[in-house]
Amino acid sequence: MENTAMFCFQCQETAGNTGCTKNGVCGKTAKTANLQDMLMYVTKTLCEAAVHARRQGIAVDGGINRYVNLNLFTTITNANFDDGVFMARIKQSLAFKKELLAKLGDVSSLSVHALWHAESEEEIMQKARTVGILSIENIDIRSMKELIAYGLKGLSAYLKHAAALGYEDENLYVFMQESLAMLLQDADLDKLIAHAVKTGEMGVQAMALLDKANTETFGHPEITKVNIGVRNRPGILISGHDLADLEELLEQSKDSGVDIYTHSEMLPAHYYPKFKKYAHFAGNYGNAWWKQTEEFEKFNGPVLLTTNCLVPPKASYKDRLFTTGCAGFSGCRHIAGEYAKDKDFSEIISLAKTCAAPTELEQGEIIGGFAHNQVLALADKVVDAVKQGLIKKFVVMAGCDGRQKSREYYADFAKALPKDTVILTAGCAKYKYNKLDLGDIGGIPRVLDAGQCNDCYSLAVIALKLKEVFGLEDINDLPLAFNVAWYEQKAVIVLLSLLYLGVKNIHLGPTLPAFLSPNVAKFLTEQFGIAPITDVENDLRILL
Ligand code: FSO
Ligand code: SF4
Repeated sequence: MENTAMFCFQCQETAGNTGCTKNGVCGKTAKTANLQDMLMYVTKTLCEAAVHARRQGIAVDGGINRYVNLNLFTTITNANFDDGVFMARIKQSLAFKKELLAKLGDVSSLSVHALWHAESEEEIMQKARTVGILSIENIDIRSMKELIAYGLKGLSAYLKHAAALGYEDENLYVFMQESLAMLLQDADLDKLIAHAVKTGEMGVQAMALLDKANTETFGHPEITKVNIGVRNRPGILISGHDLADLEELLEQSKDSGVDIYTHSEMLPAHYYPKFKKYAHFAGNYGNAWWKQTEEFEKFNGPVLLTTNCLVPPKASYKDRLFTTGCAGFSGCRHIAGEYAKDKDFSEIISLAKTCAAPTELEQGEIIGGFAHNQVLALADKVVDAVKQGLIKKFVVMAGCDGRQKSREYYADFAKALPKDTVILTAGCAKYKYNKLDLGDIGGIPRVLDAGQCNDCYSLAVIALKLKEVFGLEDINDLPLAFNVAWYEQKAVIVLLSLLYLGVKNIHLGPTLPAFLSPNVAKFLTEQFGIAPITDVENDLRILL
């Protein structure tokens, strides 16, 4: 293994588009990165024990399923920077494994990894330096194994949100654990490629489960205008993706005299009917995650991060930044509880009452709520517009936003699209063009926002429906192009899901993932037509 302080290349901002080796561009220290590697390793070994237990007819507790799942989610880019959290989760995972191993009669078929154990933090830290990504020497195998691992991390996020609303599918947890156990073993490229596509299939199932959980709990998203200005009372800003946490916060704060605002990926909450009944649910404040250092400062009141993307906070607001769930930052207060109902937000609400109202950033409204149910309700109108030639093409521009200058490409691309094209979006990528006033086509807005990144599922449902309406054999025959922006590992599960659904010729940017080795990138290009973005003019020509 190369002798670097750390090695991480799981996100789009990785140093030099090769790997972070001294500390993370995201703000993660080398120690945190090594602890995250160690948590991934220990989780894989726990999964091997769990897989063996099931084979021997020994039940694996639902608590272990959720613990493994949250281990993965905690290692997602920008979720958690707290070394204490990682060490505690490593120790608890080892304890779970020890319990399972004690129940297994014969452990002779288990790997040395599954049988590895340590009690002291020194031993754990020592081992951590040997189990990182670079410990896999063959770069193609490393590439495919990490592609699958990142897909599983994305999957874990969606399963966590579904579980928070009481929706779980044991099969998906079992798949995750079998996959993680498999990643510890030697495997050839063909097997890993097949497994990556299978992971995409499970991604579709997880997104469908979360869609069911969200829509059965909060109603179907509907066309909604969201205020982006501010009111004159103090507020609480909630960010991340966890709608169960939002609901609980709205309930606990409803008569408190403070308003609740969403930030970044929480914006789509406004599209759900159930949240509309809260008079103090004021609007959306600010933009995508990476603007938070500036925007949290100006918000003046407490901020609650329910998931990623968290940027290491500035001292000016660190004492009013709270985390919950997978999110964490050493020195920031963490609201405990596995389910939203167990969480007590009173400390945040009391603090809000002592704060000034938010500083206004902008005024006006943005429109969204175009998830599958709403778009299918407009299907006749959409189909007519296509048949009359008013809409020539749909362009999926879903995914993530980020701080790199090169991402201006997406705003420029949106502006340069001809007036007879419609952008379908989901995820925080939308902040590059959702305030540009791109107009409408016969009343259909030119930017249709389905919701959070997991709501890419809605875009797939819409595409499959259009395929049926137009009587097409192949989804790739639709007037539909994909120009997707990625940043972290949820985008990886979305990408694998699209590949599983047979979508070809996805343009991916602002850079291709560093974790794709040249051979794996070549394979994806040949097999699925995946291509990097170039410049606006050239890509418009290719995609349209
Ligand atoms: Fe964005 Fe962050 Fe939603 Fe991600 S806020 S980057 S793909 O967490 O999950 O779109
Ligand atoms: Fe670097 Fe991204 Fe890993 Fe952070 S998550 S250390 S920025 S590759």
